[in-house]
Amino acid sequence: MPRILGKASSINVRKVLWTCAEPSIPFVQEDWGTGFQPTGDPRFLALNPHAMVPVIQDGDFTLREPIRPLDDDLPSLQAKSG
Ligand SMILES: N[C@@H](CCC(=O)N[C@@H](CS)C(=O)NCC(=O)O)C(=O)O
Repeated sequence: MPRILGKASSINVRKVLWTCAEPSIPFVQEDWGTGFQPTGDPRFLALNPHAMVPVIQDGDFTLREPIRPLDDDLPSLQAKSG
């Protein structure tokens, strides 16, 4: 199941949450970012060296700071959740 890493108070994270929730793509959300788990944590930096949320991670698929390319990658996320 896809993991969405980022605090729901972030507008950029909310865009990803909405994009997955609207077509009923199942996901788990983890609070990362200022005020929550720090994005300077080595586990987070391994996924996004820019230390920014959101990050989408699913198996060996990682999409960092996805706001711009999200539309292009949504079909593959939907297929994996199929
Ligand atoms: N261009 C990025 C924008 C990402 C961004 O600006 N994220 C902010 C939150 S809205 C962030 O990570 N701030 C640092 C933090 O919250 O620790 C994208 O495409 O997602």
